[in-house]
Amino acid sequence: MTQPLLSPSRRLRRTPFSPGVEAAGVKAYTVYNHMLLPTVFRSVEEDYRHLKEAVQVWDVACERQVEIRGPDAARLMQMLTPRDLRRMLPGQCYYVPMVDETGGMLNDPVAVKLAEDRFWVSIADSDLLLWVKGIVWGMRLDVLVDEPDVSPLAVQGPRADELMAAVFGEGVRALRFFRFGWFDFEGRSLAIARSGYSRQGGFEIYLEGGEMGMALWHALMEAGRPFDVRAGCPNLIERIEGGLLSYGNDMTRANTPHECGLGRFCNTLTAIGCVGRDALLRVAQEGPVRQIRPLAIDGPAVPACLEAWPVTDPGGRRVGQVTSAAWSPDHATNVAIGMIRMTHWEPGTRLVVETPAGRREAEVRARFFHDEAKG
Ligand code: THG
Repeated sequence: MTQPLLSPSRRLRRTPFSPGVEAAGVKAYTVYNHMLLPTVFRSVEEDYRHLKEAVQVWDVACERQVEIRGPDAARLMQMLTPRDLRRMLPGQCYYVPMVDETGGMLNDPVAVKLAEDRFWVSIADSDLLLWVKGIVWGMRLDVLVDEPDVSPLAVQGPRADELMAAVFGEGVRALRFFRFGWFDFEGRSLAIARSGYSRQGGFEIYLEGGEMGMALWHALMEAGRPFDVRAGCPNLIERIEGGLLSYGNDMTRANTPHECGLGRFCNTLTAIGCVGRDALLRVAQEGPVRQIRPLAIDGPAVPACLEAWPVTDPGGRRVGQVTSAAWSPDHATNVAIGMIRMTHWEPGTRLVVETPAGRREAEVRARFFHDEAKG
């Protein structure tokens, strides 16, 4: 089946790495933050297998940065998230839910603390810049907020350390999870973090300015030959197995962080000044009545989940929805992410999912699929 093409235009932004992505034979894109994001190179299953065995270079320039700098930067950051940032140091990254005044999720970015008065907020797919600018103007804060020309490039997979050491030196191996450091590349200093949207381990390189984009791409591809490097992208199957949430798919403004299972990233009692604090104090106390759960859907491979699939109990009563699903070759079942009512969210609960391929039985799992072995 041929897919309809996306009409390119100035609104649908290319990235500094787009020529490399195209030369590597990208088969499909999605649009993320008004920018191209590759979704398939060979096939989703081939890309998955390779991601778990080797190393891939991902054009994730669509993870745009909202830069916040100035005397009120720290105060503004704490207004934006219920996660307590008081102990965050320059050189650290934090996964931070961001909510509106009702406690509804606006984005789930990675915050990068460059200096006491300077942050990058590496956003998921929503126009967070507009919300931040509105707060700054309304509160008369002394900060500058903009979208700098910064393009993340991710290196993900079990052989990521070897590849990164070959290009940036042995020092990158010492980076701890969600820390970043500055590393030299052709006379420039690049922020490199141990982070990324997979469970296979790896790094994210924050490229400032686009000019060096293809030089960086080629350097990684060249040095990666012994490690079977390929162009890749966030992989649907792997991220569902890993329970990595996708804003706009698995959660929206209709959900609180607690419903998303992100309560562990909220310190609502101590996050003084955070927008939505009162609303979140209530939900934190009462607990959510529905929550994200891993599901296994019986039967053969389900089709792509393009809209929420209703989930019912065996008697046909609605108890939730599935928002992401894919066949997992490694687990020999369909893995899925659902939002399930508390009456039916216990592990082992049998449910029914209305997929476009018909009704399928499903089971609530205790944990996501990547760490099943850990007991
Ligand atoms: N990296 C960067 N920016 C991003 C993403 C990224 N922006 C868009 C999108 N991804 C934001 N969403 C996520 C979702 C999950 C994680 C990171 C960004 C993630 N979560 C781990 C977890 O949930 O276990 C680790 C969180 C932690 O322990 O602190 O990594 O991938 N730059």
